[in-house]
Amino acid sequence: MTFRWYGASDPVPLAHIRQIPGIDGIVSAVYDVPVGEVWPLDNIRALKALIESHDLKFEVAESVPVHEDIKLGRPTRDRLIGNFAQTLRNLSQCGLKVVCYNFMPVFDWTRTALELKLDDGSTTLGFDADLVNRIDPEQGINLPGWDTSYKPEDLKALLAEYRGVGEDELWANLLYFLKGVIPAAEEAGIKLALHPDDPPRPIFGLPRIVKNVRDLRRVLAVSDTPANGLTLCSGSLGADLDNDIVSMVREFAGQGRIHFAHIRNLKVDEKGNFHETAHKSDCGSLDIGAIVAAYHTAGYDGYFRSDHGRMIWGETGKPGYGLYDRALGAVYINGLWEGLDNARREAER
Ligand SMILES: [Mn+2]
Repeated sequence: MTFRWYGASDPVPLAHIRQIPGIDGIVSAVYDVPVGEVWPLDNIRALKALIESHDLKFEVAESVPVHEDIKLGRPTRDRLIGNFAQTLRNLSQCGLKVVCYNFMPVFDWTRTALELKLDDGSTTLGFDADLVNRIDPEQGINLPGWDTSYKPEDLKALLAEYRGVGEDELWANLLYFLKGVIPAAEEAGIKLALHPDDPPRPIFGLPRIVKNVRDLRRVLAVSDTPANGLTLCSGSLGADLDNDIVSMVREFAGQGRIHFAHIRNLKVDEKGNFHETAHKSDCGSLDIGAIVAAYHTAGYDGYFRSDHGRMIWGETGKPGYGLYDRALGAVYINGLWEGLDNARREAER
């Protein structure tokens, strides 16, 4: 069981994470290197030393970002793919085992509310499909927590670049990327773990290609190697009611292709509106108990983490990434797992 941590600037201290029962690993990244550049050994070593000084392991990197030029298929991509491969080698040299990445154009996860108030007084992340559909990205995107690393004119130019990139082109660029990095990952003993799109549908006219079971099968078919695997994020995929997370876990964990399990619950409606909830099954639309049981039945021995949590007990900080609710989620998942272990032992008696 791991916990995501955003480095020294994260308001959640490692010392507090260490106190969550059952957590033994940190998931993090080198944040002070520009996207596309190699993560230097020294930076990885320093991060690892800091994490280990709190008696926690650092075996999963999330995420190594994929440069937009790779997603766009620009001529500069070969150098950037080479850099990504070198980062994998450096991570391996420092004892990392799994590298999470995603292939979402321009934007990582998208929400329309970061402090949506729930009936119990907690706040959470929400997504209003109509609101997003009404936004014309050409006029600028004004959403809470929006990636401000893009200046409006740069964003406009980048969106213009994507005008010729539909799902087929983006897929071809993912294929090119995978062919470039899988051999390096295999050699380094790194398991790549592609995170699905969040939410799993096109937004702002940008294509999305990792959004359902067909897409996941297509990615895995590129190369049948542990180096080419998945991060299965229940909350991301679960924002589409047609996605059956339990059957995905059965299929892909059964094949040993899931290397990293993100567990999150959310309440979603037919129109695609959703908000994130506490992890417990009856708090949201997903049967987390059944999802965790599917991992257990498949003999899953990879990494877990409780994904986003609500803000509770007056906590402030990075929306989705507070200490308390994610800790509750982790303990809940560990409790489910212990119950499944016990049930198996009883059955074998
Ligand atoms: Mn996730």
